[in-house]
Parts: sequence; structure tokens; C-alpha cells
Amino acid sequence: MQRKSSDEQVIATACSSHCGGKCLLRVHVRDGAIIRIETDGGKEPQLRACLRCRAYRQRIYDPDRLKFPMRRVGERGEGKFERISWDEALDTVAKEFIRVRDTYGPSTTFFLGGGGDNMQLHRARLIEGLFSMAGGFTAWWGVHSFEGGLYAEMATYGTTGSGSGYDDLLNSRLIVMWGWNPAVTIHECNTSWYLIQAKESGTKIVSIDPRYTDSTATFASQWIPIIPGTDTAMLLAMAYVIIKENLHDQRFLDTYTVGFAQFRGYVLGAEDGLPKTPAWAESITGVPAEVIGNLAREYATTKPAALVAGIGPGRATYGEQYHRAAHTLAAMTGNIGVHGGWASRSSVPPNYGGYELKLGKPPQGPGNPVEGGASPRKYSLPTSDGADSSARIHCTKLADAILEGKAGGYPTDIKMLFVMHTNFANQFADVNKITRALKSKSLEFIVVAEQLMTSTARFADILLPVNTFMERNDITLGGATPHYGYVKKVIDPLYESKSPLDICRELATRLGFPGYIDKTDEEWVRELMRGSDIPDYDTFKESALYRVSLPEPRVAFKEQIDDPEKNPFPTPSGKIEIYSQKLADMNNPEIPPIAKHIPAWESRNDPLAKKYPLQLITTHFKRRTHTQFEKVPWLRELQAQAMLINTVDAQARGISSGDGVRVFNDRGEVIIPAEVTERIMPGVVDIPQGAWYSPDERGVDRGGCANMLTRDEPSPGGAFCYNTSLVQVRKV
Ligand SMILES: Nc1nc2c(c(=O)[nH]1)N[C@H]1C(S)=C(S)[C@@H](COP(=O)(O)OP(=O)(O)OC[C@H]3O[C@@H](n4cnc5c(=O)[nH]c(N)nc54)[C@H](O)[C@@H]3O)O[C@H]1N2
Ligand SMILES: Nc1nc2c(c(=O)[nH]1)N[C@H]1C(S)=C(S)[C@@H](COP(=O)(O)OP(=O)(O)OC[C@H]3O[C@@H](n4cnc5c(=O)[nH]c(N)nc54)[C@H](O)[C@@H]3O)O[C@H]1N2
Ligand SMILES: [Mo]
Repeated sequence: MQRKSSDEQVIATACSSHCGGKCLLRVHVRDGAIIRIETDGGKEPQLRACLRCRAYRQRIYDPDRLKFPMRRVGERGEGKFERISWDEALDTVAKEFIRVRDTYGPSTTFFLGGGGDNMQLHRARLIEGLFSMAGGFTAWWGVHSFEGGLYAEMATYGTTGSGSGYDDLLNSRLIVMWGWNPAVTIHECNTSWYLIQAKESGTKIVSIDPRYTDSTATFASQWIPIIPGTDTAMLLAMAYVIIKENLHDQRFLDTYTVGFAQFRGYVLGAEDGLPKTPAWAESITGVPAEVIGNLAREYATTKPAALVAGIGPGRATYGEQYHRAAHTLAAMTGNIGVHGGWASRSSVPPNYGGYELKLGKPPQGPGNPVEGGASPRKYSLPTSDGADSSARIHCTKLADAILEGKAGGYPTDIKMLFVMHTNFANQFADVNKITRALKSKSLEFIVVAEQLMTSTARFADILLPVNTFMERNDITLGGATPHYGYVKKVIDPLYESKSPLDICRELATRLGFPGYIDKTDEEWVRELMRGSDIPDYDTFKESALYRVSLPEPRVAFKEQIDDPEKNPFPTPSGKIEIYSQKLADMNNPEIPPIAKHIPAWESRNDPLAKKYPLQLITTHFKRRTHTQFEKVPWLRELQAQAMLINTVDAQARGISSGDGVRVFNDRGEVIIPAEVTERIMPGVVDIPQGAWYSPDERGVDRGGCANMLTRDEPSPGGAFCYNTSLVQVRKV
């Protein structure tokens, strides 16, 4: 801690916001209040915070923060509450948990915790551990961000640890940003820094995206617009050109992979009589055959080259196939396990490439008894312990599971819902259906732990006010610039808000497990750090940052490629599986053993396109992280929530920029201003995801919430389909 003047301190801390930046903050505090937030000004690579964290002060001091525990007094969802004490709130939650468990069985409590917590201590797992001790609960499955990617990685590589460091992009001679916009989404704070250096050193960067993004404008020298959901077809046509022109790396394929022959047969048309030529792909993707051919040649002959498969295109129907096809191209060109290549998706997990950021263990519960003995799900490729349990419910199907229960084929009848770290009534697909489910009488009790009166919080029976990461101690782990961040308590918790750890401790006592959380958060942080490589805890705490210096950028699968005899891939064959026997054994044409183009539902070719001719994508927005930061005044000044629409589509509908438009399909309707632009291709509209659902008296959303329009159906491998919806647009 640095003293500026007698009464002002500058406290270093790390950010743990959901965007995944994990940046360094320097917070100025006077009289116990935050007066200013700066960021890293030290040596490169700096961990510089983005606009959102610099504006975090207005989020902490938002006058609408939830201040006290509350109990619902009106109808569910009406938003009428009365103040109660913490004792009454937590007594009620514990009593209801026990009542529901003893009356209906433990599986009827569903726990929904955020998947995006970038912290190690105050996270949803605490409650999961507690509920496991207390008899169990039903858990969710499915990672919104990249479940399609995870599925594909398990099939191809046998592990999801397939990410390299973004600093390794400096070794690439060609970078293909495939549906990737890191200038906005960050996801590890130095991504843009490495990309701009790569560009300045002469590396060619190509962007394939239905939108001309900020990243395209800043880093790329070529923009290839593509019809959403058709990326696999373009990748297959690239493979066709590479095979036909004999540009593939046969030695690499022979040494490290299985199944290229089957893939080759499919691509050339031997399997189905349909060669996957660039002309074939042009008719599907809208990308000229010549452009596809040229990119294929460039990718196969410029070595090394990084095809970074962004996770946005994978958040779509058959998103698994897109990721599998990207892996296959990387293998065909020998770009796996080498510096400057790239094996997999964007979004780097903190532990990868043979290096691990070590940490002690946070409070642990036992395995979840509800999952004990449950068989694996039919088409699962397990990514972690228990994640493939058939006792779990895919996030996207939560509303149906509540409404239909066992009678509808779901594993349980949900009676109690415990929600923390997520605003799911805004962020999961088909908000109208979720709203119906939350009002359902069969759902007897809902607890929500939140900071604000979100769309989800409005449905709570008991509402618990949670503090922010500046009001408690925690640890975050950085991946691209490997580091430990100390997420420090900078101010005391505001109002009566409590940390997730404190809430869990007090609930644990009430459920009969007083020893579960036996330390303060600072003591737990110390415990976590004992298991790390950090030599000096106090210095780390003071600076909030411990950088791990590695001798060279990390490259996934380098060991496997350098010495395949000693280091087989963790797949059944020990090799990269272009063809997966495991998938073949599933005998499901929607999960084929090789990457295939499967026409998606709600594509331009769906008969529904007559009624709803525009494809909706729902991208991640600069001034928000999902629904977070939406109410921050400084950030709202930056950019309006608006629907991007191409000039051609706008003119056909008499729409000008700033006009209010109705965007609708059979699931719902949003009224939102239009932004008419050439930066999105014709036939596609974009509503940035995360705006707050604000229904009018007719149930039409006036807030611009994209999930009024998305479909609550996962892809067969589990990918979320947020970028697969057809809509119509009309001027209001
Ligand atoms: N500012 C900000 N940053 C964030 C977040 C946020 O909400 N706001 N969220 C964080 C989280 S949790 C995640 S998971 C990541 C998400 O990060 P991403 O998934 O990478 O972000 P998106 O903007 O959804 O998608 C990236 C790009 O894919 C393009 N795209 C969409 N559909 C298609 C398609 O079919 N084909 C192709 N080729 N491109 C397509 C979009 O136009 C977009 O430019 O971002 C993280 N960072
Ligand atoms: N249409 C569409 N929908 C999408 C996406 C998309 O691309 N398109 N992206 C999806 C993706 S990738 C993701 S990751 C999800 C994100 O979905 P969510 O995780 O539901 O989204 P957030 O808005 O980040 O919600 C987090 C909530 O937790 C609260 N919170 C913050 N800190 C704490 C805390 O310490 N304790 C508790 N209890 N609460 C806290 C915040 O106030 C906020 O309301 O959205 C998905 N939804
Ligand atoms: Mo995400």
C-alpha cells in the first residue's frame, strides 16, 4: 500500500470481473471510500485495465445496490420486497432447504452458480460443497462460453488443455482471427498488445466475421464476411484445396494423427458424392470461392500459422463441428505443438501448455450424493469429474426442466432454486420461457444472492445482498500473461452486504456444518497461496501481482509433438483424432466421427426464413460484461445499446439509424434503436447480448435483451446456440 498524502492511500489489487481480463488496479482510497481507479503503469507486458474497471467506482457506489436481505411481498417477479434481518433470511433459506430435501428428496434443490467466476475463493463451488454435505442437489452442465469447443477438444485431443499463450502469436507468420474480437472481449488482458506487435512486425492478420469488428479494423489487413453458422463449410473447402493441391503435411498426419483418410474421403466426396469444393462452400457461406482458395493456400504455405478459432462461431448449432474442423486444418498443416502455430480455440485457460499455476485448496465438500451412481449422459465426452452425469441438467434446458420435470424426461422435479453469481433470467436462452418457469407454482422457493435488482433477482423469494470484489479478499489467476493476482479488500462491505464466503459460513452453521468455513477470507487466501510457487506472501499481497516468468511462450501439445513416443495424446489412440472412434460408436449422425458440415436449424435455408429472414447474432459488448456494468453512467455515455443492421436490409424496411425497430420471432419481441452500418453483412443483425430485460405491459422487451429471441435448445454436443436465431425486423 502506498500513501499519497496523509489521508489518501493507493492500494494495488487485481480485477476479477467476468470478462476474464484479470488486470491490475491501483485504487485510491480516502476516508474509507474509493475516489479514483488507475491501472498498471509498470513494465511491459502491463496488466492494463479496460474501460469497465476504470469505471468500477460507479458500480460499487451504485445507489441501487442491494443493501439489506429482503423477502418477497408481492407476486413473484413483481419486484416488491421488504427488508428483513440476515438471521431471518438465512434461517428461512436453511429451513426451506431442509423442508424441500426431507419432503421431496435432495435432487429437487437446483443450484445455479456462475460459470464465469474469475476468482478462486468466493465462488459458487462453496455452496455446492455445502449442499453436497447436506444431502446433495441437482447441478447444471454446459459452459456457455465454449461448450462446443470443449466437446471438440475432448474428441480430437483427449483434453481441453489445448490453449497456447497469446505471446506465442509473435512467432506466427499468419494469424487468422476466426470469429474473434479481442479488442473488445479481451479475455486475458494482453491479447491486443500481442496482436498489434504481431501486425507491426509484418505478420498478416485475416479476420473472418459477419461484422467488421474493432479487432478487424485495428489488426487485420483482410476482412472476410461470412454467413453465420456456416464456418465449417468454409473450413472443409479450405481442406479440399489443400488436399487437391497437395499442400498438406503428410509426415505430420502420419506421425501424429489418425483418421485423415476418412476425412479426405468425405472432403473429396467419396463418402457422399459431394466434393466440398470452394464453389460448394461459396453457396453456403457467401464467401467467394476464390477467397476461400487463396486463404487455404496461404494458411497451408505460410509457416507457422495460427488459425485462432474464436468461440463466438462455436456458440451456435453444431458449433462442435466448427471447432473439430479447425483442429483438423491445424493438423493438416502441421501447426499443432509448434511455436507460432495454434491448435484450438481462443480463450486461454490459466493452466495449459504443460505449465500449472499452483494453488492450495479452497473449502472442499464431498462428491454430490445426487450424482452418485447416476450413469453418464448418452453423448457425453467428460471434461471434468462428474460433468457428464445424467443427473445434471443443461443450462439451456433449465426452464423446461422446471416446467416439465420428471414427466418431461428431466432427472428431477425442481422445487427449490438457489442462484448466485449469475443473472440467468437475462442470460440464458428464451427469457419468456424462463419467466414462465420462474412464476410456476411447482417451484416452491427461490433464493438469489446478488448485488443489484437484476432480472433474476426480481424473482427471488429471499434476496441476499452480496458485496463486490473490492470488499473482500481473493485470488485470481492470469493465463496469457501468467500471473497470480491478489484481489484485495479495498473498502469495507457497503450497507449490510456480505461476501459469498461469509454467506456460506453462516448457512453452513445453520445446516449443521459449523466447521466447513473455519477461516476468514484473508486466512483462506493465505492457505491457497501456501500451495503456490510464490516465495513471499507479504510482498505479493502488497503489490497484488506475482508474475511467473517462463523461458519461452507456452505452446499446447509441444511435448506430444517433440516426443510422441514418450508423450502420447490422452485420446484412445494416443494420437490427434481427426476421426474419433468414440464418436463413431455413438452412432448419431449429428455427432459424426469426423468434422462435417451439418445444415443448422434456423439457418437461411430453413423454411422458417420465409417468415423470419434475418439471422440474429448476439455479440459481447464493449461497455458491459454480460449484464454487468449496464447501469454505470460513465459507460452508458460511451455507446448506446442498438441493433446493427446492414444498409441494404435497413433500406428495404425504411429504417434509418436511430429509428426504433421491432425485432421479433415466435419466441419474443424486442424494441430497440437501429444502427445502420456497413460493418455488418447483409442478412445478419446483431443485438449485443447482456442488456437488461425490461418488459412493457405487453411483454415486449424495451431494454434490448437478446435472449428474448434465442432458442433454448443446445447443439447435440452441448454447444449453446446463442448465435443461431432467425428474426424479422420492422420499423416501429
Ligand atoms: N467487453 C466484454 N468482454 C467480454 C465479455 C463481455 O460480455 N463483454 N464476456 C466474456 C466472456 S464470459 C466470454 S465467453 C467471451 C466471449 O468472447 P467471444 O465469443 O469471442 O465474443 P463474441 O463477441 O460473442 O464473438 C466473437 C466474434 O464472433 C463473431 N461471430 C458470431 N457468429 C459468428 C459466426 O457464425 N461465424 C463467424 N466467423 N463469426 C461469428 C461475432 O461477430 C464476434 O465479432 O468474452 C469475454 N469478454
Ligand atoms: N444471447 C446471448 N446470451 C449469452 C451469451 C451470448 O453470447 N449471447 N453469452 C453467454 C456467456 S459466454 C456467458 S459466460 C453467460 C454469462 O451469464 P451470467 O454469468 O449470468 O452473466 P453476468 O451478467 O455476468 O451475471 C453475473 C451476475 O452475478 C452478479 N455478481 C457479481 N459478483 C458476484 C458475487 O460475488 N456474488 C454473487 N452472488 N453475484 C455476483 C452480478 O451482479 C451479475 O448480476 O451469458 C451467456 N448468455
Ligand atoms: Mo462466457
